[in-house]
Amino acid sequence: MVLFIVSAETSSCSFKEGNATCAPRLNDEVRPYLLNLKEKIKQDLKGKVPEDFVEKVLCSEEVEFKPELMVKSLTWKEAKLPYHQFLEPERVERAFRFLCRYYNLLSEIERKFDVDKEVIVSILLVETDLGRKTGKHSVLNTYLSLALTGNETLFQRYLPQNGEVDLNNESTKQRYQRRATWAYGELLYTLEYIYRYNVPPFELKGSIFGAFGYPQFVPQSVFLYGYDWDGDGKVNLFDYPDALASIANYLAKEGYKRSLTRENKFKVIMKYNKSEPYANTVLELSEAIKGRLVEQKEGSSCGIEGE
Ligand SMILES: [Ca+2]
Repeated sequence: MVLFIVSAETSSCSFKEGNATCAPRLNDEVRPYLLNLKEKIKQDLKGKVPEDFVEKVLCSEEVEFKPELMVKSLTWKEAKLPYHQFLEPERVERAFRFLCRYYNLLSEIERKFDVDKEVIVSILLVETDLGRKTGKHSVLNTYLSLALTGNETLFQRYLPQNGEVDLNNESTKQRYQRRATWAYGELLYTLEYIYRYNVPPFELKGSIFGAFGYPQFVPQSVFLYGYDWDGDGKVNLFDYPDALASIANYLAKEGYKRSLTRENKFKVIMKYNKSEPYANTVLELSEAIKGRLVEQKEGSSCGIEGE
């Protein structure tokens, strides 16, 4: 990745509080909320991320505010996603071929973490189609937008009038507050991640709700479960060795073992993604891959020429 250099030669960012050139793409109504949030972030990241880095990033002209994200996150229906598509023969075959291509790496990871390689590959397939679809939304702008809309006064201005989100409803309101608190925490982890690993702040792209890399981790998960398999000093979730080991490490830390019953494996996978159809799909897919492997007579080459 390209180094992000904190330079004094900045045209878009002013260090002077309240100056309209901070985050020039924001409208004047939103900017004061950003300026307040920015100061809170500097305090909360003290000792982890330098203030001038936070200032530079959050005043960038690439800062965007997407108020619709909070509404979407409160009305999202995970269970309605078409999970059955992942069990189609074409996908099973591709997952199997992927397993064959990375058979040695996956076998080592399986031994180290005691996590079935077929489950690791299944998660990779369901999450990002084996690393092909990792999302195109700026992770930073996603969490920044969600954190900004955590201010109820600002959020009220962007609430749709169709009653889709009713903050007078106590349970909706609690969900909204939990979501805002969570997003603020993830925003801090995002800033810490891009600072620690010299990632160009706005080039880190992910899903609509900020999960990124081949395994679709939220930033906090990178710190909790990320694994530097290739030993280059960095957890790179856009690289198979680290990505596959990080999935295995996640499951292992949540209690996965190859000897668990199917029911208990299911429970651990639910901790990766809290959705029953998701966990079911991952297990069914892993069983299909395993069946395919047995058919092929298990071996390091999986019997496929050139792979
Ligand atoms: Ca690495």
